[in-house]
Amino acid sequence: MDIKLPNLGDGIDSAVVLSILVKPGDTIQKDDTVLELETDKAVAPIPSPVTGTVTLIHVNVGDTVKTGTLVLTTDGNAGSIDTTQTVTSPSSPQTSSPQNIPSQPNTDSDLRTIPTGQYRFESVSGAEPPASPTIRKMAGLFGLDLRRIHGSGHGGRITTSDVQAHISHLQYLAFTPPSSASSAVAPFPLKPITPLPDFSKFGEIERKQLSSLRKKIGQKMSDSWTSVPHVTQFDEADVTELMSLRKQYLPSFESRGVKLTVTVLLLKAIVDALKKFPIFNATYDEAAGEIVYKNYFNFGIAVDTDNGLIVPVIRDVDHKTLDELSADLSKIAEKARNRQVSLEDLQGSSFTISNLGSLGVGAFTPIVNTPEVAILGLSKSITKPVVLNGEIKIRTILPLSLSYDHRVIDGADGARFTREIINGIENFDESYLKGN
Ligand code: CAO
Repeated sequence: MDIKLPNLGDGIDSAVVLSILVKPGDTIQKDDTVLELETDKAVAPIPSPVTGTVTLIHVNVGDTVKTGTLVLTTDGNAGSIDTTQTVTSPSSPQTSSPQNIPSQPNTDSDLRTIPTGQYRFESVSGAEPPASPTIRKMAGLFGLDLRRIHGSGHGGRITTSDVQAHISHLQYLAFTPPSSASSAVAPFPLKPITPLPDFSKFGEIERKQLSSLRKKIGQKMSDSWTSVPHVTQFDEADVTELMSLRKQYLPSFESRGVKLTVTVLLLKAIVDALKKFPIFNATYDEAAGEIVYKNYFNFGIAVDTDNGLIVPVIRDVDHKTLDELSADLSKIAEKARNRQVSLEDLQGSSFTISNLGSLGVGAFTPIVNTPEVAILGLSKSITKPVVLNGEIKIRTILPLSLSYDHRVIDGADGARFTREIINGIENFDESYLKGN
């Protein structure tokens, strides 16, 4: 029976096939993951709507698929895949289809010494290297041969950073005198893979496949870390008064069944600061040479789950009451932990918060959740003696760490924005607690 993709979710026109976890002849149960699709923010495992045996696979890794695309044929009952149901990692990747896996260049030596010109993608099927339509368009525009670009993504997929590295290398070769260019050593690692030693020589080892989500997180972090010049600024907010306010209002919130955590309260102080510093709620469109300011305030919230970090989104933080924000935060955190986040839940954030305080963290440097330009880290608030107006007082202090894209945000802006957040926390607007 033919299995097609129905609606991929609001605002999602297409997705790319990241991996195919079954092959013809495989017996599958209803809800077994058969495909993994990738959108710009998430990897979605796609469950089978039927039990049966796979007879045909109609898509390849790297294909762009849309609503209605025929993906599989089985001998089970006809069905339509529900892509809006869940988005997290499957427990572990299974038999991944070998299509489009590029042969790797010589990895015996450090790739830093391999000039770009020597790399060539080869595929048994003769297929193009896997790359998104945007990358293909970019390659067409600049006359780049994608087969000459080493893809660092899953299955050799070519990422924006790969194209950037390739262009930088070509520029280096073009503007370096022939004598030094002839040594053709890349100015930075094109793919910093150093062959690993044989650890089993030193003791027992165990190897485990990374889950798709873990790979996706790794790729996302690596892309952000290598493409965004990060600066992290540390500061502290005195949350003593805020904690007293919380204590004072807690009974009324609890009587309504509302969980009033620090994070919920901070959302309000942060959104107020963001309104005054719109650059922190923006995206840098490097290709257009523009900054995209957003007049909506959707917060990505880093949630720790058994499967890894997931960043679902709370929408319209500026328009919501503390009751609504608390309900939203509990809902998305629970959905993330129960593997029930939809693709839509992961899209559209304009600023991200990562609170590691409840896990006892003292300080950390969060990585910007691109294409955003800033992220706020919250560490554990501690009650300790501090000097206030020449006197030692016992205060509760919350450490903050703001990381931002230094291409578009200067240190002074970072300092002013952090001060504004601290001001909002230390002089918390009590009307929010009264439901206004
Ligand atoms: N300092 C001290 N206590 C804190 C705190 C902080 N910064 N943040 C939260 N707490 C407290 C809460 O107030 C709550 O206390 P009570 O039990 O007295 O009410 C307790 O810790 C547990 O909070 P919580 O985690 O249940 O709820 P939350 O709303 O504060 O946070 C969420 C929700 C989703 C942010 C959190 O559960 C979570 O997943 N944090 C981890 C984020 C993460 O993984 N970041 C990784 C980033 S980089 O890899």
